[in-house]
Amino acid sequence: MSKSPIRVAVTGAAGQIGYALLPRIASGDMFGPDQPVHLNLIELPIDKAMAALSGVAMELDDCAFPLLAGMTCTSDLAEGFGDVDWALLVGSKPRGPGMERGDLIKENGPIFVGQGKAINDNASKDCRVAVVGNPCNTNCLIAMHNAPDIPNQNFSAMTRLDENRAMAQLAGKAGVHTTDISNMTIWGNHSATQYPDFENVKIKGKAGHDAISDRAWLEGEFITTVQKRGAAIIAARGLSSAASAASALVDHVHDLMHATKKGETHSVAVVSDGSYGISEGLIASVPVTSPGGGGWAVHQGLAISDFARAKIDASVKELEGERDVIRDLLG
Ligand code: NAX
Repeated sequence: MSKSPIRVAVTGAAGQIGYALLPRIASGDMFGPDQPVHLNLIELPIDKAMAALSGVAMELDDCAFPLLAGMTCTSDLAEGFGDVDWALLVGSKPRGPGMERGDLIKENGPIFVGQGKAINDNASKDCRVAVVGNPCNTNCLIAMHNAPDIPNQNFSAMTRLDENRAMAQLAGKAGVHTTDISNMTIWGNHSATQYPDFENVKIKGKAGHDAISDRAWLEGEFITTVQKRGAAIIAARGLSSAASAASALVDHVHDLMHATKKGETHSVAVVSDGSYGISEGLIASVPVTSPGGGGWAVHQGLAISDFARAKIDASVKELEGERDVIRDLLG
């Protein structure tokens, strides 16, 4: 007998990432080739957004995906998050001209108060929540605090795009394929302070700084290229990354739903328990393993050099600053 459908809510479903993401979910890439899905597609209650969403839904119909059990298009949060098993929070306002990061945080924060409360009141009590809309770590923190009946461990923010970007850079430099690289940890915030850890990454089984002898490149160009990749894509394409962001979200959820390969880790921003000296309660990116089913544990015991410590501390400090800006939204 076929499995019963997983219900998945996606906010910002008519946006760029939504457009690249939804076919990947409906084709089975996220939850597996035998897992039907019902999509709850959530957009802003404005005509233009809802019209665009209806077009996206028509296209999904026209793909005739065998695993797509049904779709609900709505701007009503209670309906959109009703009984969902996963909530993928993609929609948020983009940063406008001249807007500082602090302004963006204040602007987008209230969205995640409302969505957190709606998830709390309407979703499955074991609903998992993945936040992509920026600033994703702090938005995730806000949603988590506003959904007190859902376990904190069910919330995560996406740094998988940064992990994948870092692997692509290392593969190019080392002349290997990304499949030869594992355990690429992104530490801290999904922002320009994030630290891609080249000392604990494995390239063909060797530590990154042994496989790539150009230490100056690792400490300089590698880190800044990963940190600023989003801006480079905007400069080249005139639009922010969408296909790669959607693909990273597929990887993020897939690798929480399926057990991590022995000895490997992935980067996920989760609520800190104080591990690795990261202030408790922040949503910070760390190396995790998953037993499958959406759970995770922080991978312990990585060696942190003085160089890495300073980078991680700077990113954590930025997250603490973001938390200070939205403290009144934490309930
Ligand atoms: P778009 O502007 O193309 O789409 C966003 C969509 O969200 C729009 O259709 C809009 O109507 C909708 N929306 C806005 N507020 C909403 C709300 N309160 N409820 C429901 N829908 C709402 O942006 P897109 O390129 O899809 O990017 C979406 C978000 O992802 C942005 O915040 C962006 O900064 C963020 N990103 C995060 C990344 C990450 O790695 N964590 C990387 C890619 C991306 O930059």
